[in-house]
Amino acid sequence: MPIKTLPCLLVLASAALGQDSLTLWYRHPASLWVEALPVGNGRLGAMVFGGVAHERIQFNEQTIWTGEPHDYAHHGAYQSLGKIRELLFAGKQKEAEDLAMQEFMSVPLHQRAYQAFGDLVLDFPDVREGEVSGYRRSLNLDTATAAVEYTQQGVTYRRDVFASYPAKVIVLRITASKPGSISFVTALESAHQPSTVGVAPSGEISMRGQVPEAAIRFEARLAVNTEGGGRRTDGRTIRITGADSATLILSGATNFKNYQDVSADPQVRNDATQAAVRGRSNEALRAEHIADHQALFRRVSLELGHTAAEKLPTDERIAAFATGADPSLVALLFQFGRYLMIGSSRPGGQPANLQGLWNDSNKPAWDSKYTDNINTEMNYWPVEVTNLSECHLPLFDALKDLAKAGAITAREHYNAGGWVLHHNFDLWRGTAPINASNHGIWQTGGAWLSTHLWEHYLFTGDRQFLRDTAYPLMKGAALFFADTLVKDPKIGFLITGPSNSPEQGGLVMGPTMDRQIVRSLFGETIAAAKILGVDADLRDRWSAMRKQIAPNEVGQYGQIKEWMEDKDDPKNQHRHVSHLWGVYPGSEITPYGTPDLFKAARQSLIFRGDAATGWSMGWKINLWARFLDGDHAYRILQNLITPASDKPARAGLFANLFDAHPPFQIDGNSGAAAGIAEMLLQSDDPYGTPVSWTPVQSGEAAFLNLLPALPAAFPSGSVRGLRARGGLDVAIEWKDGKLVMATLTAGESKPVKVRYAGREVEIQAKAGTRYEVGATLGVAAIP
Ligand code: FUC
Repeated sequence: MPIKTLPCLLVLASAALGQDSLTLWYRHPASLWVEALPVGNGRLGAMVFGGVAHERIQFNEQTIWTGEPHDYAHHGAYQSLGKIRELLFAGKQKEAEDLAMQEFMSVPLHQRAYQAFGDLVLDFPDVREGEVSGYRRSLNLDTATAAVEYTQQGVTYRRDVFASYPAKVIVLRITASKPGSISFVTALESAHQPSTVGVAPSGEISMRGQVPEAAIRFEARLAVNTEGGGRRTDGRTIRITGADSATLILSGATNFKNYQDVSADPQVRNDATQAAVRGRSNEALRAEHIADHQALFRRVSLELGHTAAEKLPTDERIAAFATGADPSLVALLFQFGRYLMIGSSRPGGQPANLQGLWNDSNKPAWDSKYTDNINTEMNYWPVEVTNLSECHLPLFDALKDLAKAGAITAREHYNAGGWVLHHNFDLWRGTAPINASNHGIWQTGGAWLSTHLWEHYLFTGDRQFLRDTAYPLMKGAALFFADTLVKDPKIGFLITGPSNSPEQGGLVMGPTMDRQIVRSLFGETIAAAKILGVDADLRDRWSAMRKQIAPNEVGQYGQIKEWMEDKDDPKNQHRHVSHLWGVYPGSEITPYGTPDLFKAARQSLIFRGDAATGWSMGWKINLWARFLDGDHAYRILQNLITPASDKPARAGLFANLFDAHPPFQIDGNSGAAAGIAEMLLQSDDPYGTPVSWTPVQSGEAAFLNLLPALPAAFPSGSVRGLRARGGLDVAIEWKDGKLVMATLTAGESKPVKVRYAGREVEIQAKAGTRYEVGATLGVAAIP
């Protein structure tokens, strides 16, 4: 995959910002889970509490779930499909929902839940909480290391924790300023009972068990290496006395191979992981980890200006944000979103679930699974634009599974070809409608996720990916709708159904969001087939159907109609803004291509209001950016950057910057990161319409809108390393609210239209050439 490496200039600029602007820090240990600091290697995650006398490191492994390999399809459900549609067309929603509840839902009705793994605990017998000074707990996003420091009786102690992707382990290093001062007892505690904990012949602690009444078996393994001092074990714990330093290495594995196969041996996996790190120094592991992390993280730097507020601990900065300027907290939140993605979605692993991979509960909210009517997609909104393209790959691996499982659901529920995914999936790749017919029957989860495949192609230009991975999946998603779209008897247009506008209004035919998504899916699949020179007959068929899909319409309040009927309530402030999909993440409602729809969409967003839950604010930031209103986008950011309590808060940020949606959902963090990028750079086609399919949307040309939604709150700043559709790297510098210079590095040879402050210039870009664009759109090419 041709991910472009950036000029080292950008890396230096990032480093020059200094580590403090990329550090979260606190004056006290975490007392709540949502105050602890996350580290993750895309498979294992840990939350570091930073207690002085007692340290708790709560950890997860992505494949520890309840349940077992299972086909969730309701076999023969398609026999009720015609009747359900008939009832809906006849206005009998309740009867349709009742019938669907009986005949059309997933078996069983609910999917399975992501689980906690366990705790690595350490007790420091010589430390007394009240007698330490200089306590500092921190998370450095640039080195992806959580640290705790304090001084007691003249000795300064330090703990560093990182999760290494290359070494597949979590490393805890303990040091002290005076030799022989480190004493502690360490143990592993399981989140599942019964579990067996013992010290293996290798001297490592092994914790083995099984998720109760489920197929997943697991083992966590802890190696404790020390310099100096003594070691004792009681068969369950390891006690270290008087050491100079200690390095604890935690690995974790399960029997999960894939969604249909749980035949792996966790112990064999841990043997291999621990053998590979045995004898390696902490310095070597740390250097390898930092190099791996920074190869991704340092691709982007964002500078929004500095104020005195920056000197405060992070929790105090969140509390003070409403009353004073602290633009670098916005930059920190942006980079934290990227950090969480790197920590929870790396090639070879599972995609980031509702909580990324951080979860301390065996009954997590919404099972901490994958909700696809906004959340899973939002998780991945920042990855292309903020130069973390590889982090998208676990999602695409999951789509390969979902296309297989979803083909059974397509056949059994709709008597259709292709594949379908409804509003959730889990480790076992459930694709059938779950929970309740009024919101679980929503047909466009697979279609929406398939648009991510096309986006990945637009950003990377990777044709091999388009041919081997993207197109077969997109084609399957399109085939499903080619088989299932039905004619609305009143107006004759094609619509989806039964479905819903997430998660309100109940079961309906043809919600606006579905129509926007399917139109995009068809457009993108046709474009992909054209590039690959395949499936000419299907292209014609999809193209003809695409034109017949019921259009977006402006309703009685000047809004975009959310449903086929004009029944929107202007007082409805529901968190989902599904009918605005065509503005963002879609691009069929645009300022210059469809000015009337654009105005109506803006009106719909005004009706929905500015207050919302975590992820909903993430969506609104992106939408206000697409509405070219930076100050309004910033107002939503202000709503977001407020302290969330540990009460059932649904908005704001916890002390650790987790976006609250009890306990937290990573989508809000991702949505904010994507939204901040969208305020500075847009690369969708502002001339797009629902009917035409423009060269920009087809990937034949590129479009850059520089500083399209710059708020007054960021008068001067710079961003480097953003990516744009068309394979471009973009750096932008601005001062006093005006562009100073944009630097574009073209990854492909194609026309690039650049827009700034109402003017446009077209560059015939050549791959490998750098272009400098000034405020009056003068262009200098630097080969
Ligand atoms: C959707 C949202 C909820 C929550 C859940 C996980 O159902 O409507 O707010 O985020 O996903």
